[in-house]
Amino acid sequence: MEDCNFPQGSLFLGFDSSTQSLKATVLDSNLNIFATEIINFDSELPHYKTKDGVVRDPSVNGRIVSPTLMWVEAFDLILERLDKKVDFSKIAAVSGSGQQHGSVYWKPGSSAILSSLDSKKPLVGQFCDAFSVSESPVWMDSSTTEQCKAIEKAVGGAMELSKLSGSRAHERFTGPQIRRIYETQPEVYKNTERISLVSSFMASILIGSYACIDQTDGAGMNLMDIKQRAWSKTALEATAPNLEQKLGKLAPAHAVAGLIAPYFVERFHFNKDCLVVQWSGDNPNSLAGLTLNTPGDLAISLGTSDTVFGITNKHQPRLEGHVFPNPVDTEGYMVMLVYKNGSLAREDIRNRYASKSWETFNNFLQQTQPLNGGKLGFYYKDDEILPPLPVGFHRYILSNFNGDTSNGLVEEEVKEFDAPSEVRALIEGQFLSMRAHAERFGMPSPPNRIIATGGASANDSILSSIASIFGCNVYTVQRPDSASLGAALRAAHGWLCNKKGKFVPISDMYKSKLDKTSLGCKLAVSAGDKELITKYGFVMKKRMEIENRLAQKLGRF
Ligand code: ADP
Ligand code: XUL
Repeated sequence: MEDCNFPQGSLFLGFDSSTQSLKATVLDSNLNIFATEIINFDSELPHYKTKDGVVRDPSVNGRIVSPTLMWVEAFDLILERLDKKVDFSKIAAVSGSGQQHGSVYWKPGSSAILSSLDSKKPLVGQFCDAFSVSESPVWMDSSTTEQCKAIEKAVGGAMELSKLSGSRAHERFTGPQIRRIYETQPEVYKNTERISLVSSFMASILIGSYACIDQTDGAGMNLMDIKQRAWSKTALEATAPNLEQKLGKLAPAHAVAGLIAPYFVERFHFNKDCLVVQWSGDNPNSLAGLTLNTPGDLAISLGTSDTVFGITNKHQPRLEGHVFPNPVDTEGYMVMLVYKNGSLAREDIRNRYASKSWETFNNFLQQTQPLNGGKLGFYYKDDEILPPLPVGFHRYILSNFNGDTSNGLVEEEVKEFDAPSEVRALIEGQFLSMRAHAERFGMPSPPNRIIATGGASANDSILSSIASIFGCNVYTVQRPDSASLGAALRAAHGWLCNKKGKFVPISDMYKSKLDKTSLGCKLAVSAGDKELITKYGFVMKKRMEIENRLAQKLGRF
């Protein structure tokens, strides 16, 4: 194992430029949290008139943007605030996280603005004339349905694009956003020298020149060849002309983007040798912040929506979910599944059947048997992403289920179960779906371990069901903000790789440092018994058959 010591007193800074706020986490040389800061866009920068960090265009269906300058001004503000808490001269490296998919359009000549910033003035006023598009399309934008269809058609279909780029075309992805600007404002597209992602945009300001797009966030554009980690000529041509030169080069997420620009040395007294490590997307940074590092590691985030992501050596292209290059290694992949019906669906069933109480909900889970006597439920309180099904509840009982096989099982549709069975059907359904889709994407079964996070990870009964269904240990971590924390950890990792002159496995850094801090994860529940896991496998297979049928009958795509 590599020696992973950092100079005494050194600090590592990570930002997260998210939809609603700009956050920062500072770590000390033992990787303990030293300081945090947050700027909320709506309340602290009200002159941009955003709601939840974005502007919804009433005149164009689905167009959702954020003023690019707002992100610059937030940078001014957060640095001024951090200056009161942190001695910037001690920061050895800085990195960051950006909401995935959002794009920034630079006018010709903006590289000169970046390289000649006046340290006597705030940043914001110096970027007033830097952008050819003043409002950046963000991940919530869904105005690009036509562009998605056209791009998929041009590359030979949705599955071909998924094989090539790791995802089929999605409205929020950057390639379709770029194509829409090219189609609707060709002059603006022509008058764009460079296109950045939110992540590489913020890195560009820090290094005082255009930063590369990192390979992981680059995979959220429908433009990159996922296996080669290089721009795909086919996808570029399907999107817009002369695009490669506007995108610049790709770089690995652990690479150094550059030294911090003189502006920050003069204005905030950063050390001139402070490294800026490539910024990446928020989900890849969360993967780092949750300390996933080995193939087979899986994280389940149980927040408003549920997100599942993991590391795998091989991946199988699918139409649902996403594959990105592994953000903390030079090899392998990060797979990601996003469910809209997470905590809000759990709350809904709790309110309908468990007297609005988590305690009753948990008692119901404890008093019902695993496998629920063959009762299966699909609960979509909102239109679901995975599978793409509309609002609706569907319930079935497997009449001849004895847990020994998935063959020949017959299901009968029913209107409702008894209240305890409703609760178990919801929980088993949510996690069987996650297990099935994660396996379909190439995640090993059982996973190496699961790290659970987000609001519902406080619920031990839910964690026990996860351990029984997936068949592995479940750990929990306490995290104020896993994306900016992940960025600070990646800053430290990038610094280490740079110092050693080679790639150092991030697991070495975690092992030597993190287990001693409060950031290490804690075992919550041990793996369930093997026989039960096999039986869950049979139910899962049957469930997927029913899910596929529902998707064919009612699916939104
Ligand atoms: P987000 O960051 O996505 O806004 P959080 O990760 O804070 O959300 O999770 C909030 C959710 O956590 C709430 O909607 C609530 O349903 C859920 N939650 C909180 N406590 C429990 C509990 N004991 N059992 C199950 N769910 C819980
Ligand atoms: C991921 C996605 C969101 C944004 C949120 O594909 O669109 O999770 O990254 O910032």
